[in-house]
Amino acid sequence: MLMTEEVQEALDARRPVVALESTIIAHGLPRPRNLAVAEELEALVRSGGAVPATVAVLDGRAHIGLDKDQLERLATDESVRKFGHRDLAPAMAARATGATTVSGTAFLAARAGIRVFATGGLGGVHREWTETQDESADLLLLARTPITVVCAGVKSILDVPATLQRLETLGVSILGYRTAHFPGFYLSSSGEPVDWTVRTPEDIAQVMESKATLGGPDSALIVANPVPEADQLNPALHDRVLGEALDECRERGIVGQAVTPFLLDYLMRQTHGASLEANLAAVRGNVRLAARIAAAL
Ligand code: PSU
Ligand code: MN
Repeated sequence: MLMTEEVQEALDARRPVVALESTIIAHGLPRPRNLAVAEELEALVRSGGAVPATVAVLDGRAHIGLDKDQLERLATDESVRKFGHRDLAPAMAARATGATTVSGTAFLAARAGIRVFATGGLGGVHREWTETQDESADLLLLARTPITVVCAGVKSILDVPATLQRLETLGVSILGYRTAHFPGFYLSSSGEPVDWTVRTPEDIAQVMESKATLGGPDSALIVANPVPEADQLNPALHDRVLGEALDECRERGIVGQAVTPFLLDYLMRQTHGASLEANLAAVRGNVRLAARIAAAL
C-alpha cells in the first residue's frame, strides 16, 4: 500500500483523515466534470479540517491518497477499470489500474487505519435479484470491515427494503443523521424507517467509541445522511425515469459491474442533468459530514 506523506503523517499524529472512493469519479460521473468534482471533494475535506485520502489502484499499487496528476489520470483515462475488494489481489499481480468501489475502498482504507469514509450511495440488492442474484459486494464487505461510512443511503436504482433487510441480517448498524427515515440517494427519503437517529458529529463519534469499548461487532457503521430536500430530484420524475432505465437495462442485456454505471448515466441523460445535481449535492453533504466526524473523534 502506498500512502501519501500527508496521509501518513496525519494518521501517525492521529489527526483527522477521510477516505474517498474513486469509482464515483471514474465511472459514476460524466467527464470532464468528474475531475472538477474529485478536486472539489478533496477541498471540502480540507476545509472541514481533515486530510483527504482518495483510494485507487494504479499500475498494480494500492494508493491511499493521490496527487494531482494521479487524480487526473483516474478521471480522464478511459482504460481505468472498476475494482471491488475481490479484484484487488489480481489487479496488483497484473499491474492493472482501476478505481475502487465502496467495497474496494473500505477494505483498503480500514487496513490503512482510516476510520471514516465518505461516498454517494452504497451498492446493494438489485431489483431483479431473484433472477440475476445481483447484490453489490459492498454489503458483505461492510459486514466485516470496521469503518464508518457516510452515505446518502443506497442507490435508489436498487431494491431498498431488500437491501435494508440484508444489512440487518449482516449485522451492520445504521444511524440516520437528523432523520428517522433511510435516505433515498437522489431523494431525501426512501420512505423506510431507521432504528437510530443521531443529531451531531459528536453523537456519531460517541457511537464509534461505544463500539470500540464493546470490542465489536467488527462491521461497518453506516451514517445515512439525506440530500437536503431543496436539492433532491423531483420524486415523480425520479420514479418515471427510473422505470424506463430498468426496462432499457433489461432489454439491452446489461449485467454485472456495468449495471450501476449504466443506470446512473441513463438517469442523468433523461433528467437533463437533474439527477447529477442531486447526486453531487448528496456526495458533498456526505464529505462535509465525514470531515466533521473525523474531527470529532
Ligand atoms: N455512489 C455514487 N456513485 C457511484 C457509486 C457510489 O454516487 O458510482 C459506486 C460505488 O463505488 C459503489 C458502486 O461501490 O457504485 C456499486 O457498484 P455495484 O453495484 O456494481 O457493486
Ligand atoms: Mn452488481
